Amino acid sequence: MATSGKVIRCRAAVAWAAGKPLSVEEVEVAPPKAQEVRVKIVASGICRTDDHVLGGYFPNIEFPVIPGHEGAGIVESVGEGVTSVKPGDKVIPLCLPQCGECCFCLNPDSNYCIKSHFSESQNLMPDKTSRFTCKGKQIHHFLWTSTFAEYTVMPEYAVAKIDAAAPLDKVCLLGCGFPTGYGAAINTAKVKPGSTCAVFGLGGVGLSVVMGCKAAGASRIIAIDINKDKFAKAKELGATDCVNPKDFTKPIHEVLMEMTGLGVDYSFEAIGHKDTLVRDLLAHHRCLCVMVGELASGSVVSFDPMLLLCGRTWRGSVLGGWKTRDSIPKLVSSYLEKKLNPDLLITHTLPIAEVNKGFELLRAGKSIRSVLLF
Ligand code: COD
Ligand code: ZN
Ligand code: ZN
Repeated sequence: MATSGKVIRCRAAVAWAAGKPLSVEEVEVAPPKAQEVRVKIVASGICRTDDHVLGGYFPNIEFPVIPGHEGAGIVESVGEGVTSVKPGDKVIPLCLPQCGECCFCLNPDSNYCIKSHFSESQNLMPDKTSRFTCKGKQIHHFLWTSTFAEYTVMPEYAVAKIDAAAPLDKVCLLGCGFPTGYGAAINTAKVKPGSTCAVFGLGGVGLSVVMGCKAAGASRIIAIDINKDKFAKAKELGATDCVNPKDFTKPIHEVLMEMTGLGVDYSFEAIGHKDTLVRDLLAHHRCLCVMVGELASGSVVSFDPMLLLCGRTWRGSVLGGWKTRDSIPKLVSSYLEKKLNPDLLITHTLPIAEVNKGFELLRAGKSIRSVLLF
């Protein structure tokens, strides 16, 4: 490629400081170093986690930074030693990498990777330098994905090659929201046919949990949100009941108990609030509770441990339990075979210039997923 080995000037949405809107700027993107890949991003969804970055939720994320972690694109060039992808390949950047070598990657029962942002900062590349500059300043990476940039650089182990037929403006959702929710039901909870499920939070992630529960054969799926405008989509995707906690004076776990008699079999927290996390656990007599939402750093949750003694299980699920490099390409193939339909989550498509409008729609509860196009 003509650009290989050269600095590329392109557009990117830069967050200069917490609490400020994004600014679409011309940035410089350095060529990939050894074991790195430079990708032309074609489309990127907006996830709530990106909004949490803008809000300064994560003290370890340094500004200025280019957010975005739900993208899809085409490899522009590769650094020395890269063997798994080549220029022209369609790829999905992985916000949870799969290095293939750490103790977690080698454990068939775990999809966590020691290179994830939970244990290694992804605000700079692994060599602790950045590939982005703007107006003479170094700009930070986010989760090594930074998909709000037209070109981004990632470690090879954070890139999954996908089918050349995949429509990038749709399969970008397979970078975060859809697999996170769908996998929480299918992989982490292993929802059984005929069971009853409760899903707290009906954003892109929670609605994907609903789809996972339905695909697993749940006979009752209770969808819970304080925004009733989310209910029509939840029903379309498989929810059998929709509950707005604001419609009740009693706690939501009592409402669920009355609705179900013995409580639900599985519950999922896809809001990211510690109060709903506890309520979620309290809600049910006989259930497996799955924590999907990431709480603000430093959050502390307290609950009566007797709840666990009686047989409840409380599990966490990151990126839906998928070993990402192995599984995301397979999910793309299932999408092409029409076995999955994350398209139903896309409510808006916007040019990158309107990135702030995408966040306003999310904050106003008017969108599920906005997809940004370069
Ligand atoms: N009770 C019920 N519903 C509520 C409440 C409440 N108290 N508060 C908010 N909600 C609803 C909102 O109305 C909204 O519909 C929904 O909860 C949340 O949806 P979104 O659209 O804001 O967010 P999502 O679906 O994009 O993502 C939310 C997560 C919390 C799941 C996400 O931010 C996250 O933490 N992801 C998992 C962690 C992870 O792997 N992170 C890395 C990449 S995301
Ligand atoms: Zn996300
Ligand atoms: Zn690993």
